[in-house]
Amino acid sequence: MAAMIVSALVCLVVMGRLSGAAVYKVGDSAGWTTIANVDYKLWASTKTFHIGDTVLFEYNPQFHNVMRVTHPMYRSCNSSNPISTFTTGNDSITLTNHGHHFFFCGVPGHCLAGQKLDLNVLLPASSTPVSEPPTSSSSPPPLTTTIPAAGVPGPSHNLSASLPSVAVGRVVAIVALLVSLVLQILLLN
Ligand SMILES: [Cu+2]
Repeated sequence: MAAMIVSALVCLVVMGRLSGAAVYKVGDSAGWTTIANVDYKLWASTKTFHIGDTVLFEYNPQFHNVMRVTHPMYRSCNSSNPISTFTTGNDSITLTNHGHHFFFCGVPGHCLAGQKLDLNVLLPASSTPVSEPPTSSSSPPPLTTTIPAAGVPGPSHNLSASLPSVAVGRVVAIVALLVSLVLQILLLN
């Protein structure tokens, strides 16, 4: 019984982290543009991205778009074969994998002018080595909840691959268990 309650509490902590997923508007008030001379590299360096967080690209779709690309394409501003393209002007992209995510605007010249973004998404485990650059900027990194390390030293593809389905199923089961526990306690009183 005690073990059940402990695991329920652990899952609540995990859920708290999941529901606390952050939304980051790319470029803050300037949005996704070339005219404001936003340094998107600097913008990204002031944030700590986690799996489940969302980045929001806001822009005028007449003038810009968002392409998710590979690292070589990002480096060379090659828009010939993007992984995916977003064109609504209000694109939210949820970060579901750890590692680097590369984006740029596919309108000719815009990537070369600096409208490009490299996000590094960290693993949820607290054992992840965090290589944060010195944050001298105004916006502090978001609060993070410490999750008990799963015994995985360093980055692991297995963890992120198995996380969504397994974790969601487990959380649902634990929530059902917790609800029945609470009901029992209430009925006993
Ligand atoms: Cu553009």
